[in-house]
Amino acid sequence: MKNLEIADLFSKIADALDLKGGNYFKIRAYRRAARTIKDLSEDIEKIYKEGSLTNILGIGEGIAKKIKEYLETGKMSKYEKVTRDIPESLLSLLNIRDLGPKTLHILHKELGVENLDDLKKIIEEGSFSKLEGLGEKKAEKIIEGIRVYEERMGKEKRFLLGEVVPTVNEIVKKLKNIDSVTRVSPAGSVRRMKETVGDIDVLVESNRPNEVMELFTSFPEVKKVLESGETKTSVILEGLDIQMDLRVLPPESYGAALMYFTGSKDNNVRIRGLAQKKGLKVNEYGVFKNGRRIAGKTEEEIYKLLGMEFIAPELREDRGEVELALENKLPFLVKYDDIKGNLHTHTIYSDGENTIEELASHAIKFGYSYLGITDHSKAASYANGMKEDELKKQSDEIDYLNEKLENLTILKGIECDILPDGSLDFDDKILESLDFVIGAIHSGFTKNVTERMIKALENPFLKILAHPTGRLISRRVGYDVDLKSVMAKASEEDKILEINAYYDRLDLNEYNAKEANRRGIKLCINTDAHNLRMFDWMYLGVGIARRAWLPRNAIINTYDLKDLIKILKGNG
Ligand code: DGT
Ligand code: CA
Ligand code: CA
Repeated sequence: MKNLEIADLFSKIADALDLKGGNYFKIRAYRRAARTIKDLSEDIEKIYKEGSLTNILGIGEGIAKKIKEYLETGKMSKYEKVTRDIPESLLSLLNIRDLGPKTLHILHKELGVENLDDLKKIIEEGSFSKLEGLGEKKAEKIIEGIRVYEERMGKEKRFLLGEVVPTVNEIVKKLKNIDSVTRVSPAGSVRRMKETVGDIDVLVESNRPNEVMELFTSFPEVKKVLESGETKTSVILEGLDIQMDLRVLPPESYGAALMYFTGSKDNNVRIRGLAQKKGLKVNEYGVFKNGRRIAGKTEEEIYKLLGMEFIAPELREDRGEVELALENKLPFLVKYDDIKGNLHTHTIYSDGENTIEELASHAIKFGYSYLGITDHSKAASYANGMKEDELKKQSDEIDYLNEKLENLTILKGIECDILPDGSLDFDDKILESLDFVIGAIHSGFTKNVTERMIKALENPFLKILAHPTGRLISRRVGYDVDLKSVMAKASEEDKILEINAYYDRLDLNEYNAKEANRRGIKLCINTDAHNLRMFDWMYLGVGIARRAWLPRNAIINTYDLKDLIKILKGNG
C-alpha cells in the first residue's frame, strides 16, 4: 500500500508551506489530507482505480490530482516544487516541540539556521533570545524540545506499536493464504505488545521455505530486500521504512523458534538457565535431552516439559514471571475480548469526526454493551469544546438514541477541562446531571499540575482522570506531575485512572498502571477515539494492561453495565 508514503508527502508539503508562511487554509487542507490518508483502512491505489478518491472526506479535486500523479509517475511535482529550496535538515527541525514554522522561518532568514547544529549554536551564543518575540523562556523550551527530539532520533529509531500493527496484520493474513503455510505468528516485541518496536519479526511454519520467501519478497508491502535465505529473509517495508525479519520453520521446531524469537532476550536467558538445571538444553530448534529433541512443536509443550505454566507473551520480560510460572502463580490477565465498552470518545459535538449514532453502531459492531460519549468542555476552545446548551442538546439526542437502541446503552459523559486553579470547567449542577465525568488537563502543562489534579479529584462528580501523565510517546515527556501524590489521592477518593489507548499516548504506561493496581486503584481502558477507526486502538490499551499484570476486575470497562454504573456513581 502506498497510503503512508502519500500521507507523508502531503504532510511534508504542509510543513514546507508552513515554513514559507504559506496560505493557512491550503496548509490545513494538506494536513487534513495527510491524516485522512494515513488513517484509511483501504489501499488508496484501489480507491483511485475505482475512481472514487474524491468520495473520501477531506480529499478534493486538487489533492486527488496529486495522488493520481504520484500513483502513475512515482513523483509529486508539488512536493518537489515546494521543497526545492528548503534543506531536508531544516524541515526536520519542525519535529522539535515548541519550534513552530513561524519561528523557524525567522531563524532561517535572520540567522541562517539550516540544521540542528546551527540551531544549538545560536541558542548557546544567545543570538536566539535576542531576536524579537523570542527571549530566554522560549529558548529554554526549545532546549527541552531538542532534548526530547534527540532522545528519539539519536537512538536507533523505534516505531509506535499502533503504527506498525495494521501492517503486521495485513502481512500475516497474506502469509496465511499461502498454500504450504500452516501456522503464522508475529514474534519479538510486536507479539509482546511493547509500546515501541525496533523491527517486526514474523514466523511461518512451512515445509517449502523457498516458495514462501519468494512469494513474500514480491508482496507490494516490501520495498527492499536486505537479505534472503532459506530460513530468514529481512526486508524494509514501504511507508514506515521499518525492517521486517521473516523466518520459516519446519513443524518440529516452530514452537521453540516462536518462543525464542518472541523473547525477550532476558526472558530467554532465564528460561535457558532454568532448563540447564533440569539437565535440558533449550534453543530455537527445540528442547534437547542428551542431544535428542524432546519438544519443540508448540510453546505449550515446552512450558509443560519445563514444569511451568504457559507465560503470556506480554509478560515475558524477566520481571519475575518465570519464577511465578514455576509455582503456577501467574496473574490471571485481562483478555482482549473482556472489554465491554469504550468510555472516552468524541463526536462532532466537539472535535470528533462522527455523529453519536455512527459511534453507537460502530460500538455495536465491536460487541460492546455500552458506549460513553465524552466531548470536550467549553474551555477546550481549540477542540471546539461544548457550551452548556450544546451539552443539553447532546443529552437529548442520547436519550432519543437510547430509546431506539436495543443492544447498547449510551452513557452521558464529558471530558471536562481541569482549569488552571484546579476547578472543573462546568458547574457541579451540570456535572451531576451526567452519568460520569472524565477530568483532563489540556492547558498550562507546566503550572501546578499536581495540585490541580489533586483538587480536581476532590470534586465528587469527577470519576475518571484522563491521560494522567500527558506524555506523547513520540513528542512530549508529559506534564510536570508528581504521579505518586496523584495516585495517593485517587486511591483515597476512590477515583479511576485512565489507560488512554490513543496510539501515541498509552497513558498510563505499563509501569504506572501496575503501580496504580498495586495501590488498589481501578483503571479504565479508553481509546479517546475521534473517529470510528480509532476504536481499533482498544487492543493497545489492553496490551498495556496485560504488560502491567492486570487482572480483569482491575479494569472497570470489563464490568457489566449494572456494575459499571455502580462504580461510576460512586457506590460500587
Ligand atoms: P525490538 O525489535 O528492539 O523491539 O525488540 P525484540 O525483542 O523484538 O528484539 P529483536 O528483534 O532483536 O529479536 C527478537 C527476539 O529474538 C528477542 O526478543 C529475543 C531473541 N533474541 C535475539 N537476540 C538474542 C540473543 O542474543 N540471545 C537470546 N537469548 N535471544 C535473542
Ligand atoms: Ca523485533
Ligand atoms: Ca528482529
